[in-house]
Amino acid sequence: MLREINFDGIVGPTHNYAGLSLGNLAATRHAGNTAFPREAALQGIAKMRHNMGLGLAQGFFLPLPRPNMAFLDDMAASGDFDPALTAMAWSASSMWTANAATVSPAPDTADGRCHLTVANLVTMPHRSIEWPGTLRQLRTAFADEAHFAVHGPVPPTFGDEGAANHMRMGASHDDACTEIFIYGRPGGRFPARQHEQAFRAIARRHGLDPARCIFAEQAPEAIAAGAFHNDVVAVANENVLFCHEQAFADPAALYAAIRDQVTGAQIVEVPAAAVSLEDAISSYLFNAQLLTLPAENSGGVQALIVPTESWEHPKVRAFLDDMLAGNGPIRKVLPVDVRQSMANGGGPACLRLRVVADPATVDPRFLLTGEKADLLESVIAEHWPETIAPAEIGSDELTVRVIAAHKALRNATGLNELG
Ligand code: SUG
Repeated sequence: MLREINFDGIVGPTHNYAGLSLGNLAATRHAGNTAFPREAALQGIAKMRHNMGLGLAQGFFLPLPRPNMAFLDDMAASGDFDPALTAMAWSASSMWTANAATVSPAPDTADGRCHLTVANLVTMPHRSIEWPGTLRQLRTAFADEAHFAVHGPVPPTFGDEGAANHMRMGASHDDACTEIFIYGRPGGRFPARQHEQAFRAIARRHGLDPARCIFAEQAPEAIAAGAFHNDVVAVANENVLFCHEQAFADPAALYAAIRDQVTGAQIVEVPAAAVSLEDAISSYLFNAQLLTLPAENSGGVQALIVPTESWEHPKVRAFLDDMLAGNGPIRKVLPVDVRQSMANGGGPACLRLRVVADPATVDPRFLLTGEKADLLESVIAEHWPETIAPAEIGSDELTVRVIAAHKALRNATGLNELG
């Protein structure tokens, strides 16, 4: 049976605040702070447990091996210490698996297989070095070629940041759905990371029906205000789109196209008068997971998993309280604490990649159970550094420690081939 499986990225042992992402205001604001990798990874596991406890299917991806020595070698920088290049080689940014790939589930594609294209992430240097490791992992998790097709990246000129800019709407996950691709136009204050042509190539590769594809531009003012990905201002699930009034360049045209293609579409648009773009971005209200709860659990209603920062923000909370008191399609709001990731601009939705598939067709080593969550927690508690201060990045002592931590996790999960 096809189900939505959320694959969260386990936060790697090198998690730190180097401020590498221009236009990501949380990351630049926290640059230079001491990070807490162990706490960060445990917060991530707790979120996975929380969602699994709602009766949802949960998977995970391993952090990519870091430091990335091959990158430093390629830059001829393994001998001389270059702080900027070293920080790139140490970034734990693969934790944000919403940027791992764009996923078109089987009901949407011409050959009836689930297609995934690994994201090239070319705009940010520290992220552009993720895709080879991510591709390897995707090809391992989704190796069953009867059910999956895993594609390499689109050519690098065309920036692609994966599912963070992609939404899918329809009656239910296992129906043929409309896929919505949101791109940015360059030339603004901050980089537009998603190129329209990258998404058009992906739609063709995945064998999507052009009549069920929508391409729309993200509002330039949203990017300028710090929404470096669409999932900072919008999230969709089944027939519901939850978005900010200023998310899209031409919202009326987009909403009309959605209403035309998606029967029973419900658009919950949050007015700027209730929550300003700045408040939406600082609280990460839209970087929520919008999930359909299992029928046996909560009658199939939709729940919004928000970061605690949203729940504690007075204006956002007032909006959420009003929304819950009304009669809209989102019936529950559940806060989760992912503060360590949030400080680098990664909320609950950044931390997960949605794949609609039969869990029986996925390599079981990537699927979470209660016992495996216990195991992951014990490896993290034993091996993840408690803190990383900026001055420690690149030290010999820490290098030995984090390499051993990655190895312990691969061993524990039986994924040694990903080393
Ligand atoms: O690409 N932060 C990530 C956050 C990604 C969030 N993902 C989604 N919105 N889906 C980024 O900007 C900061 C790392 C640093 O500065 O060290 C960083 O890469």
